[in-house]
Amino acid sequence: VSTRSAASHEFEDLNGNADRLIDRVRQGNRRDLARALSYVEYGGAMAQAIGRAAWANASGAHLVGITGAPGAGKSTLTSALIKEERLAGDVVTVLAIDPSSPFSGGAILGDRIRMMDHALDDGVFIRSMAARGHLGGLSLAAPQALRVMDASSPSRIILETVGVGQTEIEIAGAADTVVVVVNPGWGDDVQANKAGLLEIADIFVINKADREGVSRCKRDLEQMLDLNAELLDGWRPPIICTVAVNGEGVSELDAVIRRHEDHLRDSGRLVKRRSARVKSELEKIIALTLTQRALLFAGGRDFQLALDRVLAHEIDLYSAAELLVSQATPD
Ligand SMILES: Nc1nc2c(ncn2[C@@H]2O[C@H](COP(=O)(O)OP(=O)(O)OP(=O)(O)O)[C@@H](O)[C@H]2O)c(=O)[nH]1
Ligand SMILES: [Mg+2]
Repeated sequence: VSTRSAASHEFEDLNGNADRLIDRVRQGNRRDLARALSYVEYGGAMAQAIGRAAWANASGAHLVGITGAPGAGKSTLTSALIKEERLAGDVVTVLAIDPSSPFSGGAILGDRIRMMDHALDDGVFIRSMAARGHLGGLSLAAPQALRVMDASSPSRIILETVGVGQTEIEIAGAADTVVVVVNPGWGDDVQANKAGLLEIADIFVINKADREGVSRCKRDLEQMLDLNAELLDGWRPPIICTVAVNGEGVSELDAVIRRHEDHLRDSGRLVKRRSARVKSELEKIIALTLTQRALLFAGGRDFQLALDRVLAHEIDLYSAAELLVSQATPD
């Protein structure tokens, strides 16, 4: 009995601490926002407690995902967008997902430098995240981090991910407004198509429009949209040309993002999109929870026993899984 009450006391303490932390985040304390995000990145019980407190204090800020090939200019564009939004008096929060590749060190450093313009601005919060320790990886850590940011009531949250790899594309694709960044030049449009970026785009940006091949790139994108017209759900993704390094076209992009936001709200699609996002995350969490439980049941002994039986061809994999899950979740 005494261990149980000690454990529940510890649990209450954790929740109390998380509540207090999120309360300070809500009041706009940036250091506490940074701390809360570190907990989330690290994972574990405190991350969960913080996620719970953040969800209870959701502000529903508009989430803009910016994705595209490495080096397409996503960070430069984000920085230029922030400038635009700050002029409008908006408070902006940015989550940049660091690719897990060990070769990305230079890119991460580059991001930090490119967004340095806003380092001293109180209305801008920028965080990059790797989520190495988080159980369930990036696909569960990113939404948890976004919830914490959301609790700070920004006018907008920008999420930058590199458009390579299933997980990164999925994360960006779940945003309210998805901006896909391509560059002029032969074959870029085909790349966007191949990588599955076409299906998730609400807005296309042809960045580096100071280079050759812009009209060709635009024509190819239009053609792809024509071919996939049946996928469009009352919104044909506009194509915006930008030169992120000097801000050209960025106010137009900002206006189109706002137009898409209005479109989502007016058509009821915002609620649908967000529900789908929560549903898919909940399914992932259930899968992870069940997996953990089945693997760890009886200290992992049952899993080893079942595995041995599978390897001896006594039972098949599905039966073993069914057995382990039902043992671990008694009704
Ligand atoms: N010429 C030209 N260069 C640009 C433009 N926008 C960005 N760049 C340059 O392109 C390079 C990559 O820009 P980033 O903003 O780091 O691109 P990114 O997509 O964030 O890159 P990763 O995060 O590494 O995938 C930098 O050297 C930028 O200065 C543009 O409009 N025109
Ligand atoms: Mg970047």
